[in-house]
Amino acid sequence: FDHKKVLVIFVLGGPGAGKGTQSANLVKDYGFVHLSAGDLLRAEQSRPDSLYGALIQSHIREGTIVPMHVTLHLLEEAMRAALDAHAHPVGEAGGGAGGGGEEGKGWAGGRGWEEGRGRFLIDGFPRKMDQAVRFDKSVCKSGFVLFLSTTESVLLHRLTERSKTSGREDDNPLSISKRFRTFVETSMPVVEAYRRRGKVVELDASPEVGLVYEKIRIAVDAALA
Ligand code: UP5
Ligand code: MG
Repeated sequence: FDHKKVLVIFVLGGPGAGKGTQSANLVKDYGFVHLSAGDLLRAEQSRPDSLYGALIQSHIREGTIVPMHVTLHLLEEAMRAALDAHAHPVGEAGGGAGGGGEEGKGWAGGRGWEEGRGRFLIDGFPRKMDQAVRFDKSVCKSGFVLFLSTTESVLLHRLTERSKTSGREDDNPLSISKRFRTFVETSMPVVEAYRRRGKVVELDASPEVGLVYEKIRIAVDAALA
């Protein structure tokens, strides 16, 4: 994708930091197209004829990173579907942003498209250095990174609460501790690499949702200006 036509903002942060919650807020106010790498992987996992169902399931349960070609393919496909829907709006059909659920909706009507540029929020990706390098090289040069930071005890509390209703296979104590380890060992180096390039906007994700979002809005307005 031509980065003059496509702006990509990554939303990163530990498991339970609020990536999905705050991305949904941003979609409402800015009309970005939101793609959650985790949601795309879970959708692919439950597709009956998927070649990767078992592979994805085992990585998600173990809190490890699914091989990059699988995730990159899903993201590229979803981005292409969103751009196609914009280029060829067909009635109200839309929603073609692929697996991610509701968020792709409305794209064809012009949302997510600012001054001739498609604007994507990609949440939970890249979480390993090889993915970051490959995405920048062969998919699209990323714009900036919103990094939601908080403590492990805050994350644990949120995930434990969510586990009562989420039905997510990785919301259990063993998977949660594995996800934390992968985040620290494998995903933080990605954040640090972007930080060295001056691409990271870091926000404290510990306060309540509305307060965190106020700060995010200020940061996004500044970054887009
Ligand atoms: N909540 C949110 N914000 C709050 C706040 N400020 N105050 C109080 N509560 C708050 O939020 C989590 C919970 O906290 C919710 O109940 C929310 O209401 C509450 P959410 O917005 O869901 O946080 P999020 O950061 O999105 O948490 P999630 O669990 O989705 O993060 P993960 O990074 O663990 O999960 P993801 O879906 O991105 O990835 C899952 C797995 O997929 C990975 O472990 C990995 O195995 C695999 N994966 C890859 O292999 N490659 C990829 O590129 C991506 C994923
Ligand atoms: Mg999420």
